[in-house]
Amino acid sequence: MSVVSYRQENFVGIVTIERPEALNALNSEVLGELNQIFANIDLETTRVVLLTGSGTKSFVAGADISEMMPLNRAQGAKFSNKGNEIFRKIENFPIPVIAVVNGFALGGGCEIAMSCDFRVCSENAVFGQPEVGLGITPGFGGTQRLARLIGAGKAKELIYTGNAIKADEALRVGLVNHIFPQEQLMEEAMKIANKIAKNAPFAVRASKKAINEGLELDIDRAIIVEEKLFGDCFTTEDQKTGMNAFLNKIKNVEFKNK
Ligand code: CO8
Repeated sequence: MSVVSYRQENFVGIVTIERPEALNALNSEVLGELNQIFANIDLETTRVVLLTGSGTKSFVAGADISEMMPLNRAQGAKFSNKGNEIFRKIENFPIPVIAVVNGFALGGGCEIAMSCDFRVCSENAVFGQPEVGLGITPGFGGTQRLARLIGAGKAKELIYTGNAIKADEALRVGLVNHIFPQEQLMEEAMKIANKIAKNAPFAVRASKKAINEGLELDIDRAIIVEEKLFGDCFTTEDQKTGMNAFLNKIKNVEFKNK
């Protein structure tokens, strides 16, 4: 039985974590299948990925506590490494990955959502890093990405207290970009994905690379990363198509990913 599914609608790939009996908690099997699925996404035909959980209650309720319970130090670090490897792959995936958070995003659930480019959520979504209440730290990048996303002070309070926050607070602190009613969540996420997919794929990918790489650098070096990627766009057919369409007032231009 597979625990992660993949389907494609036009240019949009939809990855769904499917362990409803454990509120889609991340065990080794889920991490392995996620790795496999992302490795197999066809970047010629796919322009955006949506990552979500099955059902209407939980996105991902964390790493699997029953799997972690008996681990020793080396096994704990290994499990953390397995998650970090796939989360980094998602973060640096060449095309945008949007987390569609349809309920609980706790612990590893909040962490996998934060490894995506941005997050949209349902009204019943709940975010938090409750790990210290279980005797562990966040181990899939939570201490790093939460602080970078919402600031060190707010991240420290959430991690030290283990407090969970609801969708409206997540929006206020910038952890999510939009809140939608649960029944419209996927449709609204798909609208955003389709809007991205209409744009020149090379330019979208280069923008992601520039933002991700630039954030790790000082502004002088970061600007050089942008200059290089900006220049690269001029090697594409889509740059000529896009500018020609503007100059000749052509509407609904279709980019070829060339
Ligand atoms: N792991 C395993 N099983 C889980 C998890 C989980 N994280 N979350 C829920 N489940 C299971 C429950 O055990 C239960 O199973 P069963 O029916 O067999 O008893 C089923 O899912 C339904 O859950 P509940 O009955 O608890 O549902 P409620 O609606 O009462 O509560 C909650 C929902 C509030 C989400 C509750 O399930 C909960 O608190 N879950 C745990 C949340 C949590 O603490 N997450 C963080 C886990 S630690 C983590 O993610 C660390 C990441 C870094 C790892 C680094 C590797 C070393």
